[in-house]
Amino acid sequence: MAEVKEIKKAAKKVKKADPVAASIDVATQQMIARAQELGVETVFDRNITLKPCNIGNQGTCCKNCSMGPCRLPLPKDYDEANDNRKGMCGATANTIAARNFIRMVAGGAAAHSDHGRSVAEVFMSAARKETDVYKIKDEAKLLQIAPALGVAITVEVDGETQDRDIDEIALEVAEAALNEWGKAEGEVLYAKRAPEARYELWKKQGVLPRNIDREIVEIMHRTHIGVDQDYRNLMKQGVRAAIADGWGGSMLATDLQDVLFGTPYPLVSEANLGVMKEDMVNLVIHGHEPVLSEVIVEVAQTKEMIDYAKEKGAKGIQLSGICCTANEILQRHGVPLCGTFLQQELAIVTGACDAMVVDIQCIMQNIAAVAECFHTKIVTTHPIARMEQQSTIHIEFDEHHAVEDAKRIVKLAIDNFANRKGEVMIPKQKAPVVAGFGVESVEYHLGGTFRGNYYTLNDNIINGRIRGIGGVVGCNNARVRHNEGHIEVVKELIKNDVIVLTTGCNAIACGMEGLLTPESAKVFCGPGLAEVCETVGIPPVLHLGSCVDNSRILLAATEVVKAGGLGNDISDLPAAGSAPEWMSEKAISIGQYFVASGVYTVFGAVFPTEGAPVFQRFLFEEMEQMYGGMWDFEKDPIKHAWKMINHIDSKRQALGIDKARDRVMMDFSMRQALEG
Ligand code: NFS
Repeated sequence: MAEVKEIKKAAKKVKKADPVAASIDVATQQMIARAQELGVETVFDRNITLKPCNIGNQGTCCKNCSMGPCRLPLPKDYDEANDNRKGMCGATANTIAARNFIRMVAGGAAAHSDHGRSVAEVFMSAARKETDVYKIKDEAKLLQIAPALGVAITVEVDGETQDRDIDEIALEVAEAALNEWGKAEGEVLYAKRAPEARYELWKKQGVLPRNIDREIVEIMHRTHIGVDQDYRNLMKQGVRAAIADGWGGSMLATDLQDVLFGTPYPLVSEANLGVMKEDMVNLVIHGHEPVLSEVIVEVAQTKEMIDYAKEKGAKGIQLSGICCTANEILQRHGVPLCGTFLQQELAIVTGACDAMVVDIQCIMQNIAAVAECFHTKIVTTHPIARMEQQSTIHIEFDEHHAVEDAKRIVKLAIDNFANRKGEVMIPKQKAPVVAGFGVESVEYHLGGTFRGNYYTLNDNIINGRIRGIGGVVGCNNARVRHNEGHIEVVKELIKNDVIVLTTGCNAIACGMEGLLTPESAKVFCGPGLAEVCETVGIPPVLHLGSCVDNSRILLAATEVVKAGGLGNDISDLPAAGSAPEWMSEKAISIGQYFVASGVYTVFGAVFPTEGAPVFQRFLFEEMEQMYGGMWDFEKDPIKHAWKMINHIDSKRQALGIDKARDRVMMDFSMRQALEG
């Protein structure tokens, strides 16, 4: 491998990415350099050659009809009182930016919720016993969610309360769940799982979702030319659809996945490209729905497949994951994380990826082009997500013949092991992780049976050892340095005693940096948080799963409210949300349901409404009066973290618990002074 320095020089000449400027992660830097050495183009190089459209970035380009696109950039001498910018139909910059923004919510909510629907359909097959592969694995979780879907778990017989038959409950839960996408009347049932004050606020604001699909469809209707032309009213629908995602589609996805595949409990694994093994068949699983990956994990561990791999000259089968599927199979099976969204091409550049199997979402089409430079087979599996490249193989996955499909995919990877060409180069970097936290396990680790389940966590927040809670989530974005925002924000938070709940690519980034281990508490945390983590034996950054599992953060926050002492609503909590490197529409939907749930939420990278300052002010200021949560934007990771910490401190002050923290800190400095 050529020296990184030489490659950097060469990169400058031919307009390629500088690997060190592109990522903070050494393994990623090495593989970007390796790709360049081999003449393989990646997203990092396209970041140099392909510039984003400035007007699109500002959110003020409208292409919702063929009289446009109407482009309304923010003028240099912008004067709010005399802003006469208009599209052909007269749509103002605010209308255009709001339309574009809520269309992003629609895209994100649709992606999460359609994923949830697929899971619900598989759940229905399992409940009807149409398949042997999928079964109800976690009955306790089923019994826990049934009442929230209006399904009784007991029955009165002759004046006696008896448990209902579990199969009957499963069937009714499946029906009730599927109904949530398209019922004719009523409201999304899980909205009632929010704290009562929040539910009442949504009712007052008129944003209780009716059913999941309807709210998404209505966004498309309202943003059609000549319909809704009031940014406040457009956002009302944006909020309603986002709630239908967070407290509907995503929450159902998480719950039904837990019932089918098991609720995660903490386990140990590893993260980064270094988990791939040269002498084994590397099958990389990429995408989002665990419906397929669960079966692949099971099949790949069978003696039949391992023997077959050995027959073909490999020592065994190494599974690993990319993107949110990685988080799903990590949290339930300990399958190691291969990398984040931005590392998908690089896993192939190792030359050791025998097959990459993908389902839906966050899959770059360029993996097919990269794979063509190596021996790697790209296997698409979902009817809604195929690739035009003839080099890709489509094996359509169906729950009714899941094992056969999984076997075909695993065998295909094994058969391809012998076809590796050229030198294999797997970076050494990998870090140990503890993952698989959830509402239940946080309760177990931090809770007590005394005075409410989340009492110990609340107690530690009230006494100031834990300053507050940060939910740090979301994508990577090649327009900013890979993982830098994620890691700096999280490190700054835990250094200042803010415990972090993480999902998605942020969780993978934290894993790669060693922040998901209990040992990291001593190294990176402020004294209060370090003490709690060391006493309880948990990492300061808790891995709560994939992006649909952001619903776990909503429910954990609700449990904190219920445990008492920290106000009546999520908006009272010393808590804040963040997506430092977001890029997908899903991230906007997530951000919007965090805000609608009362969380102050800061985004990094870019913000897609900068061309419409009045509308942006609505998001960044006025929304707080309506929902107790609001959006904010900060590129600089340290300032980004401090916006969150300052918000947390203001909530502590409002709760009257700011003094407690002063005392804890004084004790510590006094101790230090004594020791000194
Ligand atoms: Ni969520 Fe972004 Fe994709 Fe997962 Fe990663 S990019 S919004 S974090 S993998 S969904």
